[in-house]
Amino acid sequence: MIIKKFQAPTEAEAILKAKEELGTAAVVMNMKTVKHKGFVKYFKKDYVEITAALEEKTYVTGGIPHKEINEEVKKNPNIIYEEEEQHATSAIEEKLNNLQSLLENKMREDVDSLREEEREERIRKSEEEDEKLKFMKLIYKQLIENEVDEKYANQIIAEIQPSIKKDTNVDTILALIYQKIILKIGQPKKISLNSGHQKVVFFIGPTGVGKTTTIAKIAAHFKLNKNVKVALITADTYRIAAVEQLKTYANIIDVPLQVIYTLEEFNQAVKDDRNYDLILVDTAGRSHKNEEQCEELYHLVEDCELDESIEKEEYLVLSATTKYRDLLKINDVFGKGKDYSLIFTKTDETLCLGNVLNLRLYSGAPLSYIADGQSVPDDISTIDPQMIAKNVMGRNLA
Ligand SMILES: Nc1nc2c(ncn2[C@@H]2O[C@H](COP(=O)(O)OP(=O)(O)OP(=O)(O)O)[C@@H](O)[C@H]2O)c(=O)[nH]1
Ligand SMILES: [Mg+2]
Repeated sequence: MIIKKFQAPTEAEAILKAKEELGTAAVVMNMKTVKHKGFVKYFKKDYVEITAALEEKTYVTGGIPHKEINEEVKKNPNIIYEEEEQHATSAIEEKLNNLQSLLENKMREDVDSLREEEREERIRKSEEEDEKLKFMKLIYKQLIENEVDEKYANQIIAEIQPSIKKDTNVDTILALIYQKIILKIGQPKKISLNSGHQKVVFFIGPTGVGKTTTIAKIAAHFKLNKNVKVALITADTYRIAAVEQLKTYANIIDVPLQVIYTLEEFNQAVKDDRNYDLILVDTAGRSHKNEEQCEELYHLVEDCELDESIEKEEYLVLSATTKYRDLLKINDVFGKGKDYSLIFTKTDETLCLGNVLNLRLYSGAPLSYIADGQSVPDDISTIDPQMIAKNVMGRNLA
């Protein structure tokens, strides 16, 4: 018995093939439509497969036409049976199977290479993340090195973090931090005059920070650059030299100076200066460690009696060279419950200005002026937030 499979696009063609090879005596035992599976189905159409059988004797002697085969099948339906799949491996199927496995391998390679790309992408991204992180750490380190309080350095970094997206580069991070610091520094507070209103400005702070020098600088600026009518009052009578020092400046700048010893004298001095637009008041520097030091002029700013129309302003003068912990204490003692602004002196004597930012954030008081030298009247300017931001973010070379 010869059993053979024939495949063709149609049933008729398959039978014809069987007839051609096995002769008309062959019997169709099974017929099925084969649907391609896997990738092959995209390239190959379905086909018809018949299983034909022939008695060997008949095979040798030739066969009957395919029409007769069909007749035979109709007559003997029982001879049609499902043949085992393993016998069904024709050359074309083998080729297709090979092609399928080839395609599947190729696909697997593609997937593998995709994964490879994905892996690389992930590595690249994590490297970028790493780079960003490293960069943020570097800036954080710079802030710390420039004496920004850890608390505020952390705050700044934490606050910009939500703005950092996948495609944010290091330049943008730098800009974000820079802007954040500038925002935190805020608008500088300047002494400004409202027409029709006299202004009395008090300068308070510890000894030796540069209160008197700063007053001389500001007086000169308003008198000489702004043509403002400026008068000086000093309550700092502890040292003869202190009065002499301010007298010298007053003479040079050509502004009146009154020296007062009591609260009453102060109130009177202001009245006497009624024709002056800006009255700058020098106070005695006192130690922030000695809170008990209770003098009549200790609470001069609060206790003085000024006319309603007079505007009052207070500036706490701090030296940029003072240790951070002392600055906090000074701020607490001098600034307690007050509405004041901060002046930093001696910025020329320190490389890093972290404390300027720290005190701004600690006190909530606005920053106003920066004094960067002993020279009167030149070494003073309104605080420049960009300069402070650059300073605390940058590497300061000695
Ligand atoms: N390098 C530097 N020195 C300054 C600056 N401002 C003031 N000084 C110096 O600091 C010293 C003290 O300055 P003063 O103006 O007398 O300080 P003060 O706060 O009035 O001192 P007391 O009246 O004693 O409380 C002086 O030698 C000033 O020349 C500054 O911005 N930079
Ligand atoms: Mg002084």
